Amino acid sequence: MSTEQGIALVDRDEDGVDRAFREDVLAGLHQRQKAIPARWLYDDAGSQLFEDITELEEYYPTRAETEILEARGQQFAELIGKGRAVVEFGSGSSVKTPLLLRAIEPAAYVPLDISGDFLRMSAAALAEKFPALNVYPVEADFMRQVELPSEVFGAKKLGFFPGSTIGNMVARTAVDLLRSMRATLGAGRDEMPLLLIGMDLVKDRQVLEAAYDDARGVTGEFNLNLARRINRELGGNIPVDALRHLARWNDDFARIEMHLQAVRDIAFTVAGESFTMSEGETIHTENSHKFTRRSANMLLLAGGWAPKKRWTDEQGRFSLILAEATEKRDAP
Ligand code: AVJ
Repeated sequence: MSTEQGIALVDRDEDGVDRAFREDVLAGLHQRQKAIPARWLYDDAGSQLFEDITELEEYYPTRAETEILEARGQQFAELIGKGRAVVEFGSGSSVKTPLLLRAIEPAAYVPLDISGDFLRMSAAALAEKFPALNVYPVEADFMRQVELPSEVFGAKKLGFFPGSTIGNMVARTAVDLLRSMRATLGAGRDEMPLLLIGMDLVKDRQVLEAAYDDARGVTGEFNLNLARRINRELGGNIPVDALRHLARWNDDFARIEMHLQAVRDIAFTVAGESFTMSEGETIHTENSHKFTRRSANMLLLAGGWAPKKRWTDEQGRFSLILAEATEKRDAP
């Protein structure tokens, strides 16, 4: 097992501050509706808190998707076949990825992740579980086209994007990503790549809001950790005790929104810049879009992927879709 790229992708200033983080936070806090991109929720503490979330009673997506992966291995084997190169967008989970790999016996596994540390850890764990499997981790931002290792140039590809992470993006960004995936996996050759993607489904508002506002307050801690991270890494003095976690269903956009809401008027500084929030005002910190069968298909098609097969868990809460890259031009 070797790492394809050794360069750190995080650009830090002379004080060790992540420039992109500072830029996103300052720009986001200056907006009328304050908003910070959800990717910044995932520092070490945030990633650990998300792991805790996946074990909560109320948070069904991880269990529902795992149930599908456990139940459908036979069909994956038939539809996907052996000997593919599996390209996972994200570092891979210790539970979901082995279920897929065991079912389809790929020739190679290529995890792509922007965080080299997570990438190396999970790649090493997988290589240990599957000693015969070629693992080629690539440290890269998969929102753009990624050059795959030469060892998998000739192989048929399967993209794997579980977790309904696509749901974190607004439609425009999601379509950009789907098209990048298509380019990364090499559509346009005689062999069209496949994509296995998890997409969470629209359901009762109560169930959704509980999944993102659990009784133990773990999701609240996950959300508030962003304010703590800003204070820690950007020299901020946000009064975290004056913020509360808010998770609400936006029915027009079919998404759960997470916000940090001020419970009183506050003023604070971040990286030397001053901000105020009035009581009730929020910082929008995450979207988690939910799909119907049709809206999922529409999004995939817009991104250049034709849905071939769809599975849900027994309770119909979550979907896993197998899609094939479409030709550049589809006859009507
Ligand atoms: C990791 C993006 C799939 O949207 O359900 C969980 C993140 N946020 N609880 C999701 C999350 C709050 C999660 N994803």
